[in-house]
Amino acid sequence: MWAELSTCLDLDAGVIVGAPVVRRHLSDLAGCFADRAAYAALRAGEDPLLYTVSGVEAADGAGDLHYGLGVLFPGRVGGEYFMTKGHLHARRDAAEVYIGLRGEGCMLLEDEATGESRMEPLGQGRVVYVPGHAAHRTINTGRVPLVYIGVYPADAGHDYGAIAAKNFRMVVVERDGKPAMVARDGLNIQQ
Ligand code: S6P
Ligand code: ZN
Repeated sequence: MWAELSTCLDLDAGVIVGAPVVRRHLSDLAGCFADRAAYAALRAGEDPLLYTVSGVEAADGAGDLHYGLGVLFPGRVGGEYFMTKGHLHARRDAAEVYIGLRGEGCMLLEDEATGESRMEPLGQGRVVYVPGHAAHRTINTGRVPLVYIGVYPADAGHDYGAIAAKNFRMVVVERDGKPAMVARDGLNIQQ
């Protein structure tokens, strides 16, 4: 007997109707942003909500899929745009597809073995394929909430620790009014 097979997106509310919602605030992203002073200054305020994820994890068999609706709010910490924590999948070879529904943004991808990094556009009408073994982080480079869906194998799992320990090698910052991917090491700030 199949479980419920369809759901309804409420894009204005930013949820999948009836699905549980995870909320991530600035305090949940300690150590993620390069500019520590800018992070501390913003943390001294009200601990803003950075993003929410509404997830459907109904089927858990081999070959099943999970999916989630993400809403990432606009803003910056120093020059760096608001972003998700970022993770590798616990099952490293599990890939994922991201589908942009609203707003403007990108995904930062980093191959775990080689460090190869890519900034791929993710906004309304864009789709990003996240290969296995790639750490991935979503970034809002616009002025309105970035709304997207991620679809991934049910057994992918999330490994936040591996990427948190060394962080992504690249950061996405605003340069001349546009998003640019630059090396974290090359930033001229106290990290
Ligand atoms: C899950 C998928 C997304 C993220 C979401 C939040 O594999 O990649 O649903 O969970 O974008 O990001 P994070 O890094 O906090 O899980
Ligand atoms: Zn993922």
